[in-house]
Amino acid sequence: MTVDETLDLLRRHDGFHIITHIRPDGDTIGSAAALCYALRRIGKTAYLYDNPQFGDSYGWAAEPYIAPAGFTPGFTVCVDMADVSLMPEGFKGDADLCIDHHPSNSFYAKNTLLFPEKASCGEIIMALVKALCGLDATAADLLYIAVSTDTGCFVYGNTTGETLQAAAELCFAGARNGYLNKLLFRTSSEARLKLEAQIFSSFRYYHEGRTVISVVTRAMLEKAGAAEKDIQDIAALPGRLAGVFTSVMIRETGKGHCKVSVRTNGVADANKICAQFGGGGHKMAAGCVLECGVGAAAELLAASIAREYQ
Ligand SMILES: [Mn+2]
Repeated sequence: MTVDETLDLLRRHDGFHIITHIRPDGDTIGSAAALCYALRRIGKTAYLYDNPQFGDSYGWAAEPYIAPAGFTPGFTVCVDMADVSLMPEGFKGDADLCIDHHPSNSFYAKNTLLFPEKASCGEIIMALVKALCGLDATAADLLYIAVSTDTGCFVYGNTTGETLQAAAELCFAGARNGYLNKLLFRTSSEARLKLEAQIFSSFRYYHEGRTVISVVTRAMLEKAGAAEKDIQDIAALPGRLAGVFTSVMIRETGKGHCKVSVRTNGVADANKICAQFGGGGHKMAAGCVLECGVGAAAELLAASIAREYQ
């Protein structure tokens, strides 16, 4: 669909139920809340599905828009959701419209507005909001949450001139970028910082320092008092070490059960490394699951990565 066809669809319907994906991030929440706000501003009834995982992060942004019990949806919109398998816990229903930026989108909805070259879904929603009611400070704040979180505060490789232009427009419209940057990117829970301290002291070095392997055990989580919300993006931590080509984060998810995340600078192929263990992903970031303890997992990964350097 085009933006104009999507606008037409939104203007013709009412009773909007907006769905965020499982393990909701800033993009899905900021996008959903901004769309909901804009639809309300043009006189529509619009609510967000009460995703049971809102509490983990950014939930405060969704709060004012959550549907009350007994709300009967007239039109369902999924935002930032590539596939039905990402529907939030407890949601039952079909998607009338999907607004997304994932190249992997499976076209599960009756209508799809897809811009796979966009860094965030927020930038697509921004175009809709501008056409529906114009940007104001409230919408700008919500869209800034979406755009900034999917780009790691404009740090990731997906950040383009267009992304920065969108962010600038949001700032001109009143987005509190300084306040939000501090809140979203420069503030951590005590449990998170205590866990990071343990992670940084758990590094194991291989291949003359080109490989670093880090572990997070259940005992470490307990010691730090860390919950699910405190362990987001931990896979990126070991790769911050200077001189590292390949970094691995091994998380103990149960007894004899590990979740592995591999990041590379492009010299070694993370997808190839993880494929050997039944996983996969991209050349610079991939994952797999191993049925063994963290120590054995580290040795298996180190041996597999060594072959990549040969
Ligand atoms: Mn996204």
